[in-house]
Amino acid sequence: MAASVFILNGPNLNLLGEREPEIYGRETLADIETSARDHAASLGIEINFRQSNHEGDLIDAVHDARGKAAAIIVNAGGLTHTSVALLDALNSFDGTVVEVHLSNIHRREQFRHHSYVAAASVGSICGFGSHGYILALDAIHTILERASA
Ligand code: CA2
Repeated sequence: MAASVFILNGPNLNLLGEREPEIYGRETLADIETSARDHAASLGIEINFRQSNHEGDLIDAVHDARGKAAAIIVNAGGLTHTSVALLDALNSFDGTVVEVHLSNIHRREQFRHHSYVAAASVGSICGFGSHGYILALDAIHTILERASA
């Protein structure tokens, strides 16, 4: 059976491609989903790709992943830097969590340097634009392969 990976996207990421292309690139979230879906299929991974502007919806999505998904890739947007509740939810998930950001949050404002999500993640990928989602899928694929060897 194909491994299932949830890819969760937080507030305002639905606006990708519309503004601030110098920071976030020109691709839309739908473009990112298509690339992630294609790459996941090549790795034998099934993805559940979601975006919400609401903290509670993201927490519900993490709960939904419990018992269903082997891993979660999460770009929590601005909630990355504020949400203890999302961290608590991610800590309730038994599988692998990988944090992704399009931009390099460490080269930006000080308030973006701290990530609550990082505390629940095996690793964080930032600064590679949409390719970060592909890198996260590759990392998860390697982790799952090693775990089943
Ligand atoms: O770099 C990332 O992926 C971020 O998670 C994006 C968040 C930001 O708050 C994080 O610090 C880093 C913001 C997403 C907002 O995306 C927009 C895209 C186009 C226009 C306006 C906002």
